Amino acid sequence: MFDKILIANRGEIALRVLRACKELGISTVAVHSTADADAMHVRLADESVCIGPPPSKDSYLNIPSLLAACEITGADAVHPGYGFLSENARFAEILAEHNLHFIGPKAEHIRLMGDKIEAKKTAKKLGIPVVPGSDGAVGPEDDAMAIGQAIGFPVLVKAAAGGGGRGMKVAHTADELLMALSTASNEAKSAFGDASVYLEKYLTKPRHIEIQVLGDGRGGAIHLGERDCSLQRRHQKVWEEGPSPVLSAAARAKIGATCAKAMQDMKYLGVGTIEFLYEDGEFYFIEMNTRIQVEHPVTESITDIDLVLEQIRIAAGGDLPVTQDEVAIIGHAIECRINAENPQTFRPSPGKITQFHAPGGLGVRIDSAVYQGYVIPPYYDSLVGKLIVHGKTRGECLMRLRRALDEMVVEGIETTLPLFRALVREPGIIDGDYHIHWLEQYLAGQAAKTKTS
Ligand code: MV4
Repeated sequence: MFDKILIANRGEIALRVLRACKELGISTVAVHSTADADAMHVRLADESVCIGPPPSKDSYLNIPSLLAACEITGADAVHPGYGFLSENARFAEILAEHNLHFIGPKAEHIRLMGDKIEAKKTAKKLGIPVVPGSDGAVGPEDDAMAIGQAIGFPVLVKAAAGGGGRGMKVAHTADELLMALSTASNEAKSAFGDASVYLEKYLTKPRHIEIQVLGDGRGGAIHLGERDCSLQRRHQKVWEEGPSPVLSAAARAKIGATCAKAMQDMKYLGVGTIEFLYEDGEFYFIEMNTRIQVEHPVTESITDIDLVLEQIRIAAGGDLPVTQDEVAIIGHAIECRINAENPQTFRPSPGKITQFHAPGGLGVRIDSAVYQGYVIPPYYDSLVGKLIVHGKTRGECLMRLRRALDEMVVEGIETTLPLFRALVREPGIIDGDYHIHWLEQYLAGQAAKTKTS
């Protein structure tokens, strides 16, 4: 096992990793920018190192500074959390070149899944169902129109280097295709330095359902069920839940087994998420994430498996914690991402938290690194904390969530708490009857209401 882990992140995920390290008896090193000197993860770590000024590129993304911090403290492994360097294959390689362990997948798998065209080819080869589309990149020499006609309109143009919704263009009809191709390709070139684009059948009202996987890097792999992350705004997840309100145990077992088998075949190491669009009872692979995700507590709640702790154990050469037969989905969990933002305009609202009270009680979990008197700096993402509620059934979970939201207090800044208090009372949410465009349509409807009233 590792002796000392450097946590190359901030906020609630730095604290989350720190907690797992403490339970494993591993020493911890926090790193922080000058803006985060008063952060909770710095206070709770055994040691801390300031790695640079506030901008992420000079601190949390500064590889030489992080290597120096490892050297100074004698850390033998690095946990990247999510975001920042978590899916940077080069960073994983550089750590290895310095005899440091990267707590994450093999660099080759991070790189493979970072290229959305290669990821899709790999998924298809491994037997994972994919969205019908072009076989790889569509270049100037290809007859894009013929490919578009074969797929059938509407068609979506996606950037190979994209992901998370960046660099996508819909062509509703054939006459829009050439324009969509050139716009998407130009945008991809300037945003990612890679103009490669590919085509997919555009699914109009799918759900976003993702499968959590765990591999030992030696051909052992399991799945831990799904999370339904359909409630998003501008590609930022807002509400995640598991199990999905629309998936049967048989459908879960089928797609789960396909994903687990694929991870066995590629000898995947660590935690991963296979993202699908789900429409009319069919799954379509879109991307794979090779990191621990923000919404991992949903899966932890319904499987009783500590994903971050297992991630560390596995990176140190450990075995999978359970066999597939031992994985049980227990009850239902919902996570709300509470942001420091205006609940209507979503304008960031950094500043001092003057009052803070976390809800508690059975089945209520808060993952947050803020405290009363803490000043949310303006430089990073606006996540104040995650409220995760677990219940025996989805109905019990919703009742408990309503109660916990009413109990929670965050004053001094604007937060999205009022949005969640409204959502948890919406018929579409209560019935689980939503898709990837539901939230933006709901927000547009609310904005129209306040204008006319
Ligand atoms: C799609 C799609 C419809 N059809 N692909 C957006 C982010 C990226 N991960 C993939 N995305 C989409 N891919 C096809 N073939 C619709 C989206 C999409 C979306 C997906 C998941 C969650 C929210 C979304 C919001 C808008 C569009």
